[in-house]
Amino acid sequence: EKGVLLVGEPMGLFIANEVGQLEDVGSFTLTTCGAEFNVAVGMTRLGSKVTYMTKLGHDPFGKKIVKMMKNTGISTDQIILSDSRPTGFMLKEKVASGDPGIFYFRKGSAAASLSPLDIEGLDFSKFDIVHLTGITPALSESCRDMAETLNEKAKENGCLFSFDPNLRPQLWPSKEKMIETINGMAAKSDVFLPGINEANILIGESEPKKIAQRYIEAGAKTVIVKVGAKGAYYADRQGESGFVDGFPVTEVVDTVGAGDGFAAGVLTGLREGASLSEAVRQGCAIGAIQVMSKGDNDGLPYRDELDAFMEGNPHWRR
Ligand code: KDG
Repeated sequence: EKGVLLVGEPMGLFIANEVGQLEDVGSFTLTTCGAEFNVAVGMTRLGSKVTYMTKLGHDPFGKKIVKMMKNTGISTDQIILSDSRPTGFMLKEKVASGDPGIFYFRKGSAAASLSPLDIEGLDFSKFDIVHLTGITPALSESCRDMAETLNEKAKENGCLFSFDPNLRPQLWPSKEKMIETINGMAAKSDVFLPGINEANILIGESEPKKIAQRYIEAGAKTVIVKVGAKGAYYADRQGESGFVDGFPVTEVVDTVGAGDGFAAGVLTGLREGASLSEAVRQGCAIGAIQVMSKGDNDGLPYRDELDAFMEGNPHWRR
């Protein structure tokens, strides 16, 4: 059985327990985060065999991440421990509504030193899906090179390459570099997963159909455009397309991580042979579940929970 490969930067995450400016908050809950890491957790909970590759520091955050991976069932075989660099972490606000503010402590982190050399020895024949987000190539020049090599190796070995732009302008040297790099990788992806606001920044387009068309013309095979709570539009090179409605949400607690939940749902569906529309529907369901939870990955559903949620069962949570 083949598995899924993810490469990225997992971090420690301090979530504010009170609404307010981060400097005024007196109490935080420590958990873990990281875009590809969230996808790894989501896919493992749904039954996929997942390998997560990264570099971590010898510190409590790194140890916590490894423990979380082991408890979840994510393979830690490809974790490299750095002697000199720390694990990154971030702070996240609690908000009454809207997107929470965040603050990063990740410059010079162990993961930011990832380079093409680190993935050279990986046996890509063991994977059927490789997923990456635009956060990883933003971390450093060597991470940018690594991301491009990862894309090439995935394609050479017949893996499905999935790419989520996950725009974080604050991590990029310039807006131009961000747009150029992300559009370049999008054109070389099998599944590209932009949000509607991201596409507006990347190509100045905010109509889902046109966004998908533009990226397919550029070379992407399948494009799935996330339209927030409304749902998602999908289109592929063969001409299949459609819109999937979002799932009703009882209370939006925290929007961060919704896109990662979405990716986990879509990719799990595709691995299991679901149709594109079924896979997107599963993505929409997990996106909805994610916004009802304050953590970036703690609330990701297990299979029975997801099935019950998608059937409309109000007691879907275990
Ligand atoms: O997609 C969610 C991520 O943004 C979050 O978990 C933290 O990786 C993260 C980042 O860099 O913002």
